[in-house]
Amino acid sequence: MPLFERLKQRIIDGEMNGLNADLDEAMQEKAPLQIVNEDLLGGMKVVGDLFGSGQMQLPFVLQSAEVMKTAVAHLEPHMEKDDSGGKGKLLLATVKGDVHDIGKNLVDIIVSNNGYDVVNIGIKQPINTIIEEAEKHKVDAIGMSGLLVKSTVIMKDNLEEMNSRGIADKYPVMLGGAALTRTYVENQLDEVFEGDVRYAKDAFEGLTLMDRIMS
Ligand code: B1M
Repeated sequence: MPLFERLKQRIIDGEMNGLNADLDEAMQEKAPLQIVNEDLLGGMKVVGDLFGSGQMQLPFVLQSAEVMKTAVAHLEPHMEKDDSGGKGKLLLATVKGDVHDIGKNLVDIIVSNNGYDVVNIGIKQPINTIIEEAEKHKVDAIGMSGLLVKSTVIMKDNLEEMNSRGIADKYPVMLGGAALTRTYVENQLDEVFEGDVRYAKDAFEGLTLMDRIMS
């Protein structure tokens, strides 16, 4: 099987053996981020479709996710970076009840490789902790990720909680994750939130939004 097809298939099959060697060979031909976007994410999409249609069981999805994470960790040191920091600070969290973190961690990599400081507080984070950590680290913006449909409701609740605590104006909010749509964020959530809430469809749009927030 050709190299790039094999990489995608590794994600689908959850096959770790020989992964790093394939990635090293792939980096001779493509930039690391290109490999993530063009090959590895394609594999994750197939996994999502197979799982969604009942053709793949959860433990296998978990294996695929582990291969994805290992691959990204191997590629990350080879990515172009401006790690000077100091352009601004972003807090990142996956919202309460949600364990999905591959997308959030990609946002962390892209944003922190482009001159920002990122405080990544992990998964299943309630709004209390998100706000406490934002205050503690004096961040410039809050980013929330969530992939479950119920996470979109949690995000709305979180924005309402920020309104009621009077801190909506203090922290621009960036939202992302597969269950969200631009229309939901820009129409419905924007109506609810008394501050600035924006949607990022991927990690690169997350970086663009951070640039806008800090300009
Ligand atoms: Co789950 N899962 N999962 N899962 N999982 C989905 C989300 C699902 C759509 C699969 C499906 O049915 N087709 C479905 C949700 C359905 C729904 O809510 N209606 C689902 C389900 C049902 C579940 C469980 C409930 C299953 C169960 O237990 N029966 C369970 C949930 C547990 C929980 O959260 N409480 C569960 C568990 C898991 C695993 C643990 C096995 C694993 C996660 C491992 C991990 O993340 N560490 C997993 C996986 C891997 C997936 C799929 C297959 C892939 C997700 C992924 O990593 N994609 C997923 C299918 C899908 O999404 N279509 C699925 C790659 C990643 C790069 O994309 O995170 O969307 P994504 O990030 C993108 C953008 O969205 C954006 O940037 C990234 C690209 O650059 N982005 C942001 C994301 N966050 C951002 C934040 C930003 C900006 C951009 O700013 C702050």
